[in-house]
Amino acid sequence: MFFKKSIDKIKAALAKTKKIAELFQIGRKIDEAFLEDLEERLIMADVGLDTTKYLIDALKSSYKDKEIKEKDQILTFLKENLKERLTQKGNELKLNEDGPTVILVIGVNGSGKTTSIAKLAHHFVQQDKKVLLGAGDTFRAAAIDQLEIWAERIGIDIVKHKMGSDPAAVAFDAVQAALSRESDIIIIDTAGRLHTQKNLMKELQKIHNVLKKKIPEAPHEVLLILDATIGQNAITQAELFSAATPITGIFLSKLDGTAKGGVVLAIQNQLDIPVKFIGLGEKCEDMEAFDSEQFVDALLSKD
Ligand SMILES: Nc1nc2c(ncn2[C@@H]2O[C@H](COP(=O)(O)OP(=O)(O)O)[C@@H](O)[C@H]2O)c(=O)[nH]1
Ligand SMILES: [Mg+2]
Repeated sequence: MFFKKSIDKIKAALAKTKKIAELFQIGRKIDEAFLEDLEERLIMADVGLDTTKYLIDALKSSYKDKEIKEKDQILTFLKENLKERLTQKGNELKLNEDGPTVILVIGVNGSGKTTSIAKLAHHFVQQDKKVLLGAGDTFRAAAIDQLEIWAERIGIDIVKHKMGSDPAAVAFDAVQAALSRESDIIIIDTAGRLHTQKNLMKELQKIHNVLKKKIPEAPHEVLLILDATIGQNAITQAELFSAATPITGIFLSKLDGTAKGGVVLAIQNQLDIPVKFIGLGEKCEDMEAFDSEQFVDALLSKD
């Protein structure tokens, strides 16, 4: 459920897309030019070329067959279609019922990994879950410190090693600690080095392997953190990470800092990975579980 403050932030994130709804207000009739205009606005909103093409083609053929006569029908079609697409894969987090749930967090430096981990941790603590963090970004000392500060603030345990140590060893110790302390959720940070795809793949594979030694189904979730402000580049990033490891969900950070939030749709469509959470600020409370109904209503709202 979104709070009012979040709805306003999401609407701000969708400011550019407001122009979509404008089209439906100004008393224009439906014709080829209207559909072309709609197409342009969907692309401008970062909905993505493929999705836009699909929607416009479907609308054009309904228009030619005279199935669509009213603009409200178009709006309803867009809403239903986009909502369906956004919920196809399920936006819920997969939790392990018989022991700790392991969440592996990946993404490039600066995408918001550490902050998003803090947000997730805070969210679970609010639900009375026992959370443990693994400081798997061992590449930079600051990354370990930053995670530790969050853990202290939220009041949860953290497992860390020295800078430069093996991230897989951190992951192993974190799971071990979580099992003996009976934690509900383990969230593991990673370094976001993309300099060579081979290294990234090897590092992530090694983390997967050690996790599985302790909990065969782990990681239960692999969340890719994507910075919403980079627009369509987020797609390229997601493709690179997808090639290195299976991803179960996207955490779209910094949605408060962009007016082109339509990228949510492009991500879901082009990558077929569900958006599960959105980040709306720098504080650990600034997160919402992604609600596709609310998102699409905000995207196409007339006010
Ligand atoms: N406005 C805003 N800033 C964010 C959000 N998430 C992260 N940040 C900021 O982005 C910067 C990088 O975040 P960090 O968590 O350190 O990224 P990491 O390098 O991937 O771990 C920091 O200044 C964060 O405060 C968000 O949802 N909204
Ligand atoms: Mg970090």
